[in-house]
Amino acid sequence: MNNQRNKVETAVFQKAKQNQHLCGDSYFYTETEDEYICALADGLGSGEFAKESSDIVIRIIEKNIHATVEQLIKKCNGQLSGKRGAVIGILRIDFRESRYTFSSIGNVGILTIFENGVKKRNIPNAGYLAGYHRPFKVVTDTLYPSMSFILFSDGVTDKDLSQRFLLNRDVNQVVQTYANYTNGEMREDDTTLIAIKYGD
Ligand SMILES: [Mn+2]
Repeated sequence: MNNQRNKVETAVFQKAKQNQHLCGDSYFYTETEDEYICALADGLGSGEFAKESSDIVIRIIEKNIHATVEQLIKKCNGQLSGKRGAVIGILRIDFRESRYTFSSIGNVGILTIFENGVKKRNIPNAGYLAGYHRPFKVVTDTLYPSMSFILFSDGVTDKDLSQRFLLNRDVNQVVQTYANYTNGEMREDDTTLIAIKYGD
């Protein structure tokens, strides 16, 4: 899945864990004139209830794309009271301010990739969303031309993240190479890898 006419290009790899037909990971991304937002949620547990929680979170983000990352996380948390719960990562790019902002709660990771190929892995906030208030950190930084980002769920391993092909600026190639590389492997967890490219 991708959209080439925008400022940001996105490609997604997703696979359900071993013998499951339902993937508990959900994602959403969109771009407006002023901003880009991408969210990845991983529902706790597996199957139907995991899917329910990750879907709730993603629907909230779809309906509130202009809200800040902090507001979105608070809103999502509030709606998960009494549900299984979910972990989440949200990346938002503000084109006018040339800033990007992200936060992740639990095991959804974000890699920032700079033009010179330097990768920076964000340390997520501990815990998960299940209706309880907990403080969390939101990171905001300067958006440089030709930055890339990788958003990933915990089916993606540390070994996967060390692969050189993640630095490729062609997001479709990143996803295709990842698909070939993991082909035939049975993963213990649902796997979602979202490759995001800003600029040319
Ligand atoms: Mn998972």
